[in-house]
Amino acid sequence: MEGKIALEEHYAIEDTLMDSAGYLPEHTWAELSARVLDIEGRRIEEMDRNGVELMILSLNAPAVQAIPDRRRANEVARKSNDVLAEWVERHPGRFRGFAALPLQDVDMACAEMQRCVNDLGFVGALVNGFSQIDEPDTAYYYDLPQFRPFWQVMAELEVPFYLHPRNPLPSMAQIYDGHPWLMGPTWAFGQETAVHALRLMACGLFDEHPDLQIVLGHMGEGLPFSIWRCDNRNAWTEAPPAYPAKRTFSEYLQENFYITTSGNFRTQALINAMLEVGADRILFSADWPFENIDHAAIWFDSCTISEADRRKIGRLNSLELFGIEL
Ligand code: GRE
Ligand code: ZN
Repeated sequence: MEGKIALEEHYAIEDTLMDSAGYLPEHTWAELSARVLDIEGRRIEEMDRNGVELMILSLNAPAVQAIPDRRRANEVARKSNDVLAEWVERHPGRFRGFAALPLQDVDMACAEMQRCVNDLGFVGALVNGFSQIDEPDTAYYYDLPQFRPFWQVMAELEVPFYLHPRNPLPSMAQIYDGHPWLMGPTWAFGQETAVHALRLMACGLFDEHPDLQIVLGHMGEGLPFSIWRCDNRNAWTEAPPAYPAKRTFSEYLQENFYITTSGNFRTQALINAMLEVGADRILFSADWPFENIDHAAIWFDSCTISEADRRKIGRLNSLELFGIEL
């Protein structure tokens, strides 16, 4: 399919490059670091070869979220957003931008988000899970009450928030002790991000902001498969959900979330997601440079869905969600 749009596609600046080290085997670092630093060379060639017209670019992970010092977090976010804005300006037909945000400080995050949308023309934010704030060994999730003013700004700006994975901190990852191979994209990323998304649903955020839209990668981080059980466990007890939110998890998943195909090129998983949230809420993505664009595109272009759904997922849903005109 020509004209695809992909939106979990990362770049790095020198300040954040080393955040991408250590996930993949050592011998791949030369290749990975070259991929993530490149913007208009190999990346655009890969896009052209695989029918990707536009990438919405975001900073690598965990980057800003892992900088406990709030002024430094703000500095790195602003710097990376400025760099990205220049690339988008140079290639308006090929790139758009997601803001990196210093959620270590809600006022700074709000100001940067407003700047990114109003001044730089970005189409949303991409944030790498919880933020470490002041002390390295801390994890603040965005359902916490202090983040409500930030969500108010997101709702006013009417742009989506991409909740991207990061690993749990060592002090919070006992379940993985002795099993480091389960960290990262194998399992820990998805577990961490799915729980974060469930926390956002359960806290009542979407009752306060019914139009707020969160994007999840990796075919929804396991949630489409599990959401029925989240709502219906022990149904014979007829116990109402014991959380502050007013509605079921499924309803929020269907009305406040979009799901991308990043890093999960599996038709069975796609069909499951389509059956839970509908083809209107699924968006093609690759997860470059951590996944290959050809692996994503060859699978997606031939997977067994209708051509109408392929057009929606590959392109039309993203044009509409992000208000993009090409
Ligand atoms: C990602 O951005 O999805 C990612 C990383 C690091 C390793 C693998 C991966 O940030 O998919
Ligand atoms: Zn990613």
